[in-house]
Amino acid sequence: MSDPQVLIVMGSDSDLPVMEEAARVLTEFGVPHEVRISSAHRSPDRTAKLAAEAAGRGVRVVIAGAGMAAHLAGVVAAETVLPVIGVPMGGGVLNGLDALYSTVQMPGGIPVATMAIGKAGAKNAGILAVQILALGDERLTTALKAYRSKMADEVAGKDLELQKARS
Ligand code: RP5
Repeated sequence: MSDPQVLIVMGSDSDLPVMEEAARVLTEFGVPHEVRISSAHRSPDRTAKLAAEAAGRGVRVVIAGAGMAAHLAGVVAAETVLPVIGVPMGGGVLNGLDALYSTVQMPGGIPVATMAIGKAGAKNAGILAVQILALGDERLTTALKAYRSKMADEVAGKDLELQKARS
């Protein structure tokens, strides 16, 4: 694949099954991306460098997923002016509420666009990254419209099946 336009970073390999959802969307839309593991807490210097160097490598959007005291997205956002999308991991004793609060409650000045907890959030992070890139890419705008249209068709198809089953 060519140079990554989106950097997906997660705090641990245990986040990978969730963050794969974001990568899957980017692959579907043909957006070159890179998937990395780097922790805000366990490898802070490495994380800061990864974020600080991203724009210079051609990255346009960063997706950061982490669980528990999930500072990753905020730390990444502090090191770059690229848009950062945060994905809080579910699970754990607090069922992801800890990660949600840690990711969404950024102090004024350093925004993180925070998604829903878990796989739905990771999927939406991928779609939102595509939407941001689509601002300067007509091919992606067309693909996003087709994606929405397919979803609507699927809902209509499911409703038709339901009506048939109940008649
Ligand atoms: C966070 O701590 C990671 O993002 C992960 O969600 C959580 C637990 O990490 P592991 O103990 O599974 O490596 O930094």
